[in-house]
Amino acid sequence: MIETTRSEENAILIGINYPGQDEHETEDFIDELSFLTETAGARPVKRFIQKLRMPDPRTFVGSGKITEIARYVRENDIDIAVFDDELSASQLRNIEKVLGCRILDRTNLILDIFAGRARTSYARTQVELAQYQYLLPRLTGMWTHLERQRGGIGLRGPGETEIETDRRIIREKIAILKDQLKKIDMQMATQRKNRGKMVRVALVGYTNVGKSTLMNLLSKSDIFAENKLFATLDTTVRKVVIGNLPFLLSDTVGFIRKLPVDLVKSFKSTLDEVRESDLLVHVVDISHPGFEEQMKIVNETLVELKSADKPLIIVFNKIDAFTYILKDEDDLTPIRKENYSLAELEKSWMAGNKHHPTVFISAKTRENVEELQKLLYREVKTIHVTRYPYNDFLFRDPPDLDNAPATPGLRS
Ligand SMILES: Nc1nc2c(ncn2[C@@H]2O[C@H](COP(=O)(O)OP(=O)(O)OP(=O)(O)O)[C@@H](O)[C@H]2O)c(=O)[nH]1
Ligand SMILES: [Mg+2]
Repeated sequence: MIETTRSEENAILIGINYPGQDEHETEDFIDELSFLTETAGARPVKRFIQKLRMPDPRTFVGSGKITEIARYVRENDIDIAVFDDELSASQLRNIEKVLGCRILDRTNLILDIFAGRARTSYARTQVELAQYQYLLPRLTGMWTHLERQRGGIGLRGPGETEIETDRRIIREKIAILKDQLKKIDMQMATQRKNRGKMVRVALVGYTNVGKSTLMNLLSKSDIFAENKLFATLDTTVRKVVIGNLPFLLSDTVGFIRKLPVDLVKSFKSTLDEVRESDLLVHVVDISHPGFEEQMKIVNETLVELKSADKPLIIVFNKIDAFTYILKDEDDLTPIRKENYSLAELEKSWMAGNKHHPTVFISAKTRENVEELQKLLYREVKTIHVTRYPYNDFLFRDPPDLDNAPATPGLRS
């Protein structure tokens, strides 16, 4: 495949530090926005953060700040301004007028990445639907974009009638796409039913934590894994056999803070895989400074998907990349999160969390992967046994897994 290379565009990042949010946290959020921007193919060159109680309804940040940003844009050859929250149509319009460069909000940025990543026609349809739904209420602010698509010169907006026509076209498009998705959803549901009664395990987690890498490792398959956000958009399901116990493992789209609602909705079938699974494996990147916040987002998303009460294994991945700052003995400032060693983190986690089996692994160096396999074996077997109390021929304990505790009711 030939990819056209375009020279990288310069981007600035704009976010708000809300009350009750410490500055480290806001920095982490902007770091993520920066990573998203890079993933989309632009070069983040500067960030602007303003302390505000809530976004300014006119220009997101205050008028003084937006003037300061406008000066920077003029003087530094900036192509794109990226905002960390979703902007309304009028905010988009106002800001575009002041800054005179392209404006992207977080939602639009994520949609753009998704559009670039969608490989199957199913994923493409999902993303296209979400894009049109995003576009519809913002049409007046986005005329330049549409003009360009139609091949117009793009420096003047269409008249109101044209916007009305655009609206009608987009509404029709949305209806058609929804229809297509409904059909695909039905096909996928049938496919899932036809997979039989095997125990279904789903990998879930924040984006870029190593789900696909782990899937590859456990199923010896070859799924696209990359150090970019949202490398995976389509769900992949593989049959995995541990010992002599087969089960289905699925790898799916990663979660992220403020995932656009329409996008979540249009990914219904993809997320049904999570909803209908018997066991979840929550993969966490423990080398990421914001891993606790990421876990929170994943847990909230699971609640939204009504999947929070499923059996769950927690896998802290990337222990090879874990770093911490050792404090000097005479440093009397309070110990912060980043001063904990891996062993200390592990100990305090294990002490505080008794409900979910947990392992600390590296999918890269394969450290403790065998331990994860044993844990998976044990949990899958527990589910299998409750489902088929009279059927044990599949999984007499293989010799290498005899550490897995015997399950009551299992004859061997
Ligand atoms: N250092 C280190 N890197 C890892 C480990 N596991 C995965 N990675 C890297 O982390 C990056 C993301 O891995 P993926 O497997 O694509 O992550 P994912 O969770 O599937 O990401 P999305 O599909 O984007 O949501 C890749 O560059 C991997 O090589 C690990 O144990 N240690
Ligand atoms: Mg992936």
